[in-house]
Amino acid sequence: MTIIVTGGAGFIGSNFIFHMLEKYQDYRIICLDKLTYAGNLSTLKNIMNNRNFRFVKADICDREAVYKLFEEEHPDVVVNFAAESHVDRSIENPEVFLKTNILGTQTLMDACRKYGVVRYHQVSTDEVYGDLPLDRPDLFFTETTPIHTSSPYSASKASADLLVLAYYRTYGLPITISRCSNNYGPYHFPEKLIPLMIANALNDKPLPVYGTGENIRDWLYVEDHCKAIDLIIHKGTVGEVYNIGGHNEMSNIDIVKLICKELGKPESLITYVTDRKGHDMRYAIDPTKIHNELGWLPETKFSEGIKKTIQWYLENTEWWETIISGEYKNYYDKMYHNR
Ligand code: NAD
Ligand code: TDX
Repeated sequence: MTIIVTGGAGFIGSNFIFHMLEKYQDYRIICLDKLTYAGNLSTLKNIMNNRNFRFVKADICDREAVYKLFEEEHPDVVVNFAAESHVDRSIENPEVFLKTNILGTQTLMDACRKYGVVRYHQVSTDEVYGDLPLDRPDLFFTETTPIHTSSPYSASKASADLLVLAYYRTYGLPITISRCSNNYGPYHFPEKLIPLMIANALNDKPLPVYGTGENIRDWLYVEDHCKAIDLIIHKGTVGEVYNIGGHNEMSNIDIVKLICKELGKPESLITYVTDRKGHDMRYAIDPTKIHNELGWLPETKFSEGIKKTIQWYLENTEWWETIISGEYKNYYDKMYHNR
């Protein structure tokens, strides 16, 4: 089995590649990644010499490069993680989100049609469903919840999902889609809530909480997401959408307070800052379908996962310190200075 994993130098894609190389020692895994600010080759350093692994630097929008790779490798499966993934950046500059997240998806699917694959899997997000009100804890996103997006990021991901479903219906492309809740774990880029708060707390810097901090996210340990995608590409039904989430809702402020406690840092570091524009209130996934059809259940409890994650950031300071001292510093100053 040969699998092209796009966006494999990013957070979830890299964790997925590690999982697959470890579990299926006869599979060939090719990582196709543009190495944007979010892609980091040092993340893949331990597998660069693995004979079942190949890294190719290319843009998923570059048709020539994508077709060339398909001609060389004849993949059986494509798993598309490549995306612009940060909501705040999409509010500042939507264009690259539309290019990569929509047109990049189209290019990959065109290659799949031209060369033939047994599966194209689109890694999507719960954000395509919009948000839920805080005073209705009985409501959850199911696969039939209408698409109702808030940010340019979520609109681009929803557009891609619709295109993927259109390629299934129109051309019979064998697709599946997964929509996962917020992930956390090793190699999470420090612009996102959990790693940003860990890095700032360790540096005794202010912890910028947007708005009131009451917004709720449904957190899943990244390995559990990777295992769910592994199940879907092997056992999932073509043409279907699967929600992935572990019923682990937490408010942002509770997460930040927990990180302070785990690191022995004072809550006085917490600073409330101007809210995100169009900020979604609550995400909550109903994972009944993937549980009933594929037997998936999350394995890592949040209380254990957050400890493991914090420990990873403590043991891998070089990985994130290199990021926060480089180009990312300009982004941080722009987004948080005088906010
Ligand atoms: P990330 O930003 O950490 O990584 C994205 C990767 O894609 C990077 O390696 C980057 O270099 C690469 N990339 C970006 N544009 C590219 C292009 N044009 N061509 C080739 N490569 C390109 O993102 P992540 O958090 O790992 O998310 C991966 C996927 O999972 C995304 O599709 C995202 O929408 C989805 N998702 C993420 C979460 C989450 O909590 N992080 C939750 C649900 C779904
Ligand atoms: O500095 C911050 N302060 C803060 O209060 C940051 C970076 C975030 N927040 C809040 C905003 C959100 O309510 O924390 C929450 C989580 O924010 P992010 O980490 O930016 O994630 P989110 O916007 O929920 O989107 C994530 O989950 C769904 C991923 O980045 C997406 O790629 C995924 O699709």
